[in-house]
Amino acid sequence: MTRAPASPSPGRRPDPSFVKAPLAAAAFLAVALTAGSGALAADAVSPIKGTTVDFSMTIRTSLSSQYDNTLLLENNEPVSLLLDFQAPRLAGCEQKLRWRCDNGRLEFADSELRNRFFPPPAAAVTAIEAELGLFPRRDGLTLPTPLLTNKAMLRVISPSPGSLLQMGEIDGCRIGDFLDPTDLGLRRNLNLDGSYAALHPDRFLSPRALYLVDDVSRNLPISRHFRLGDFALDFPWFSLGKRQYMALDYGLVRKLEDLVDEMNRAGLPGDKIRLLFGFRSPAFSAERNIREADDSLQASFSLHLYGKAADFILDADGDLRLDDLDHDGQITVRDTIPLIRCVNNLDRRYRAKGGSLFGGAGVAVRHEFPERPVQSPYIHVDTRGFLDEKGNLIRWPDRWPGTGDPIDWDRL
Ligand SMILES: [Ca+2]
Repeated sequence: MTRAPASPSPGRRPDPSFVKAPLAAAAFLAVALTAGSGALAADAVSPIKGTTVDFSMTIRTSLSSQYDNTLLLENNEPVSLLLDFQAPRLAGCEQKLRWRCDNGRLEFADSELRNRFFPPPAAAVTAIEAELGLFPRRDGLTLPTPLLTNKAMLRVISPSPGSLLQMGEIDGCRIGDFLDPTDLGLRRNLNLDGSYAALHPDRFLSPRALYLVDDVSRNLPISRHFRLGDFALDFPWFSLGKRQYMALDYGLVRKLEDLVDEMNRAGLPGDKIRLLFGFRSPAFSAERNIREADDSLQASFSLHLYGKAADFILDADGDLRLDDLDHDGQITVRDTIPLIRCVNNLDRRYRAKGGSLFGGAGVAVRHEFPERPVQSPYIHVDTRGFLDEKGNLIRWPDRWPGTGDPIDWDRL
């Protein structure tokens, strides 16, 4: 489909290229109609008598989580839709519009450029379609076969409410239990007082939305560089099964896209970002802790549980390892330094603008992810939105692994 202009176009003056000769176009189309070709190929720009017909249509929302023709909803609230189109004005034609959806419901069935979509109560991918037809009129009657038709489609990824997670399971998928950091008994038992979870409990609450990642939704692009499945615990080398549920804060996706831009500006191959870990379920983290005999309880409130953290590498050569970004011939944790600078720049900019996407960052020598064929140093970013007790961005570790030299995070 032709990409529609950035601003809504209904009511604006049509492009002169196709209003020049409406009669010629109508005559041409009438011939096509009698020849039995009811709908011309109007999905793109079609040549008509030496001019062109631009018939582009897009369904738009005001939500920033819309990318191209895919929309990721943060909850199950209704969402307003606007059909943005540029259609030829053909003399003697009537315009008819029909909306459809294969899940949930739409408020207006026909003829309105605006509509409201009510998502289904449980996680789904819904195809919403708006079909516009231009129907010829003759002798005061509208003929049944359109001269031109076109469709716009929006795929909506809507979540299940977090309340459907019961006893650690949702829809037959095991996720485990999210601990409540406001539970005083729990705080006492886990010795959480003074921890970030206790100081900022609003950032560590059970997710309000859980997305289903399956064969339908996995490959849907949700931003320029990421598909929904990139954030799931599901890799070619580590599959938890075809279906799973995950939390995802779209703010994290926006931050990673900002980071790609920042890396590109720094001369790094930002487009080659590869996520090692996005969402990690409480069940997965608990199982890991037991296996690794980690009793730190840190993982009980990792930002990964809430879809607000990502571990990533830059991997331009596709060897599944961080690239040798400092060009010393070795792949070490210090190859994360150019990435840390980008994260620092970005977090400082968010803070300067009063944004909420700033967060923690850390580096590690190995991802300890045995199912992955090779180990790699990596970098963690998140969108926690709070600072440490001294008012600094939270960064770790304090010293470089191996040499033990202190890391001056502000001056890297
Ligand atoms: Ca290196």
